[in-house]
Amino acid sequence: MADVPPVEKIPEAKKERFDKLRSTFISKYGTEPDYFARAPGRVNLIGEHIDYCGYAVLPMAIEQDVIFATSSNADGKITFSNLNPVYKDFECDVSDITIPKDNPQWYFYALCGVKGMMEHMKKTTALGFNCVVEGTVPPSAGLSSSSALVCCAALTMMQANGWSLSKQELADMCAHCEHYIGTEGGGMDQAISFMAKHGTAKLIEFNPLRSTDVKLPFDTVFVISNSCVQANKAASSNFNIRVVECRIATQILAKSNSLEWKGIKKFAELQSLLLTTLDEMIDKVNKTFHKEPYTKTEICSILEVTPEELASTSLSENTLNVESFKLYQRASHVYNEAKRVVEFKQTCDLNASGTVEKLGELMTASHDSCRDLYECSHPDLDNLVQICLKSGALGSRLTGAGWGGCAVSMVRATDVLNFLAKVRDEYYLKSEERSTKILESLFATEPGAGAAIYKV
Ligand code: ADP
Ligand code: NG1
Ligand code: MG
Repeated sequence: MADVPPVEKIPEAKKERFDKLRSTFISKYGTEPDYFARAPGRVNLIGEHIDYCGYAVLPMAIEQDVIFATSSNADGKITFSNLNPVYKDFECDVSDITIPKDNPQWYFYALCGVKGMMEHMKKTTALGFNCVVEGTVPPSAGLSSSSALVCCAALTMMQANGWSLSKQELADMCAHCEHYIGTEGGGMDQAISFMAKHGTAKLIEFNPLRSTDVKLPFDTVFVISNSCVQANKAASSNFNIRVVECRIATQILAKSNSLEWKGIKKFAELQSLLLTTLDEMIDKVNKTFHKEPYTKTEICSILEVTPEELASTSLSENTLNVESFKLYQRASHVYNEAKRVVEFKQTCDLNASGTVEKLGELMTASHDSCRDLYECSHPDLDNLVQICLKSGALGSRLTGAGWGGCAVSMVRATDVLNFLAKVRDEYYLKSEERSTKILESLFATEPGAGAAIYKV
């Protein structure tokens, strides 16, 4: 039988939250909800900005999530309402969904999931749904609130129509349809949201999508700390510029190795075509690229294309006007980060002496690379990571896309209370604004469960 998202009873411990959603639903729509759908956010332990290059990543689901209280309707209307009044109501027809790429309103993320599901099922019409949404994943903080919303909407649409997709199909479909919002992400967030299992982190591999349990050292705790700098990924071109720099670097490496480069888009694809190791790829990067940024003119001359051809082989809508590309730095980050993921997984599996120190080193090296080579950190986040390391973390790094958002730190279980107190004093209490947000910004986390349907 296909591995579909489970249908469960509402856990006793969560009853109060579901009851509140249920009564908001009743006062809004005048009827009981038929069911609830839930999709979690995630924290990525290692493997940043490499999923869209085809390389494996190592996240775990978190407790924070998005929940939809829902009832289906036969008139094909989708009606979104949000418990948080910052997010305005929205209504549209299921057979008429338009998602602009330059206007990331909250309901467009949800519509990505609905549209993706309609396309996957090859439907032009279907049952609609009314829903009330509640999200507890801190938004724009690298914990994947966006994908929790997309995945929850897709799951809701599936349930409303009685369709049945496996977790893997749902994850692949949601990774594809979140692109409608404008960012060309990989599939990590959607994969872990559906495939997560309580108590274990996951190695997520792509093409084909698969997940393997990773047993984390029992005597450590992962702590999330939010820098309180928000980074809305779809509202800037930072993310897609990195995707495009990786694509162009892949194509230049492919051409210099005498391959038909135009169809090759990802570093991992190139590595398997060349039948080489990650170390050999790193060697090729060192020999092929200079460290100065490349101009578009230089890239066109290396690839022997016009700027118009480059736009269609390599660029995306919001990167057409970019003139400067850091190819050495981005390629070097990706191949070394892919190696760190392999080493992290092997170190966990081996569980020999020195495991926690080695894992910590890998995490901190990942942060340094994100900051210096991938340039996707933020001064406040760098400061926070340094404070975490000084406060006793074995390793600390930014998590998610970056440019703000959260750090994740690995801490010995026996040191956690001390660690939390020090980070609170050194980062949160040093600013009036941050000191009001400590509770939701600094917390220990453990591997949570994946998306599910809850019966009323
Ligand atoms: P991340 O995925 O790192 O949290 P993104 O920039 O990818 O950050 O997505 C953040 C966007 O997701 C927000 O700007 C908002 O539109 C949407 N979002 C997040 N949480 C909620 C929520 N609880 N309700 C509605 N929309 C949300
Ligand atoms: P966040 O921070 O959740 O927006 C993004 C991408 C991931 C991955 C990470 C960086 C989406 C939906 N998510 O995450 O695929 O590339 O950045 O490792 O685009
Ligand atoms: Mg996101």
